[in-house]
Amino acid sequence: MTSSDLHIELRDDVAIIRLTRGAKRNALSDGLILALRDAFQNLPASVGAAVIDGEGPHFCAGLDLSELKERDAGQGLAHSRLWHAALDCIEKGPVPVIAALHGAVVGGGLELASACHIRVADRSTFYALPEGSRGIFVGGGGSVRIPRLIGVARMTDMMMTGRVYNAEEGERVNFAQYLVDEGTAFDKAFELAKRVATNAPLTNYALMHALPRIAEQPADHGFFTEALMSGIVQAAPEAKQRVRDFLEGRGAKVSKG
Ligand code: 1HE
Repeated sequence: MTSSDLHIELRDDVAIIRLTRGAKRNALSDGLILALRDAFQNLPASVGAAVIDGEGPHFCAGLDLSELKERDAGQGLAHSRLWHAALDCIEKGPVPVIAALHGAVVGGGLELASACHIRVADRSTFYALPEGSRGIFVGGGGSVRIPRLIGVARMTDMMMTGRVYNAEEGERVNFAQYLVDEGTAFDKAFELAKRVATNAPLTNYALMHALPRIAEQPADHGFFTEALMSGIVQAAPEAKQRVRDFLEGRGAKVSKG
């Protein structure tokens, strides 16, 4: 499924995936959700990281409410599962994904941002879950992913009271890992993506696929899964080369930021 509302560009080993439905505040129609799914399922093997951003004054206004027609319970369930499948292609896809946020990051837009691995927000960003006041519930994985970021109590408050977090508050409560000047979120996200793409692929794989699972396991299982993943990652020839580079004075030292 392709969509004129999604633009995909490759810059060296970074894929830039842009929502280009600015006139409708990048509201996520079914077509756009399917296009996102297809984009992440079909990234070329040369891509090492991706950036998602949105055209116009807002990152994303969430579900396209004009498509929220009368669905029966079964159709509603299937629609939610469609979002789950698409956003899973981002969270559990082939490469780390960095969201460049500005303006509204609301409803399904916040669910999309939450499926990414790193979020960079500029100072115009605001976060809300208007589902609460529209008489609906999150359906794009938000009830799983958003509490992982901010906790159940804050999400409950946002949905019950319509509370909106501004960019500074959003960084404080852990929506975004980076807060940058207005208009610079894409540049920062791209810079981070280029850096992330230089990591050993197995390290990125472990961070995307093992770490979130370990975090949800009982400690004893987590320690064991960690040991398995650690053994696999360090056995890769690339890991051995990187360690050798450091020991022989070629690898970068860690320095103060
Ligand atoms: C839309 C949508 C949309 C804008 N679906 N068309 N999401 C919401 O409840 C958020 C609804 N949107 C807003 O609160 C505001 O539009 C914004 C704060 C995001 C932006 O405000 P503003 O003043 O810049 O734009 P606007 O004038 O409100 O909207 C511009 C156009 O985009 C306008 O259409 P036009 O034909 O009159 O120009 C709007 O109707 C349209 N538009 N947002 C459809 N969301 C998997 S479940 C997820 C559940 C949810 O995400 S529920 C939350 C939905």
